[in-house]
Amino acid sequence: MAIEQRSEVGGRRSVGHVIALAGGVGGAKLAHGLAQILQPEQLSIVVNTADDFEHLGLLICPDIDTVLYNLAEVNHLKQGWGREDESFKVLVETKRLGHDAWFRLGDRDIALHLLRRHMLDEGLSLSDITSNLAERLDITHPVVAMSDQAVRTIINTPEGELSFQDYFVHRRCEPIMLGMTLQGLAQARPSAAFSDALVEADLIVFCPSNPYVSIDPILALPGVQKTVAAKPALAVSPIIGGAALKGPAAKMMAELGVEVSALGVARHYAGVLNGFVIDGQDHDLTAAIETLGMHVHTTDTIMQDKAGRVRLAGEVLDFAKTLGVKEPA
Ligand code: FO1
Repeated sequence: MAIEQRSEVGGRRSVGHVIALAGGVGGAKLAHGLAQILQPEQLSIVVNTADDFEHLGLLICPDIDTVLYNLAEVNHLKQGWGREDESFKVLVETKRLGHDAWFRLGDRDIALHLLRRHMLDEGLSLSDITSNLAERLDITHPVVAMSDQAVRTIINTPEGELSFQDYFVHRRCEPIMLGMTLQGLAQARPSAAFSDALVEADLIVFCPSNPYVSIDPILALPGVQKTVAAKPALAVSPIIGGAALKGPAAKMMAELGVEVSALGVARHYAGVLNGFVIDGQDHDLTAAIETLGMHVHTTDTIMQDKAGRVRLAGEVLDFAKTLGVKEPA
């Protein structure tokens, strides 16, 4: 399916239907940038839900909420996750009442979790709830939960298995990562909205998210990786100059024995992608990445502010148009 020039949007030619796969802070930033250029009917943001967990009777969906808050521009700019203008009165009170609150939930954030809990109790699916919450936050672009079934990342460490938030927040990613498993995957399938978007997608963009705990859970859902591999697909490297801007991706790669570089990330996606965007600092890796069958685009991949997010998103879309279109599936 050719990538057509459908319309002039903001002076930049847009591409057909784009799916952005996102998780974590880096993912939300690029998704926000893409949403400034593409119309709602041209972009679906599919979000990892394997970081989700039950906490104090609430279902916490960190990656979904980070995308929602960034698209609604109410996110805590410095932290990346959580809300701006936040207070923690409930958190302080739960601590005073004797609950070890290692997971910091702000008061305004709790309001969203209470609504999600209420809608879950009403029997709505996670993807319907996510669409509903997006609408309440005046977000027009589709924010899609990857699955309506519970998939949970379990990190295997020398101390045994840790749930993702226990590893990531409680233990601050200190335990050695020996591997990971996706609990619930056998019973999970892509959400209906994800499946529909996949059928009509002209381009899939892997946002600069953690390959293991943000992108892999999405690709692991039945049929997803095969469909993505048959379409024009590119990733923006989450590793720049051998380090991650945020989060444990570099530490995980080192502990898994993978070269901690943009090339290491490209190898992880070999056979799935035909495009790879790297930072100028990693320009010397271009030839090695091209041997993996990927076209390479080098640019400044650090998104310092909203303008930086839009700039990178625009470059990603321009680069996408140079990608050879694979034979129709
Ligand atoms: N990350 C932390 O490092 N500490 C926290 O206390 C914390 C609370 C939190 C609450 C809601 C939410 O949506 C995200 C939160 N995060 C926190 C970030 C979260 O653990 C990560 O963003 C993802 O799970 C990894 O992408």
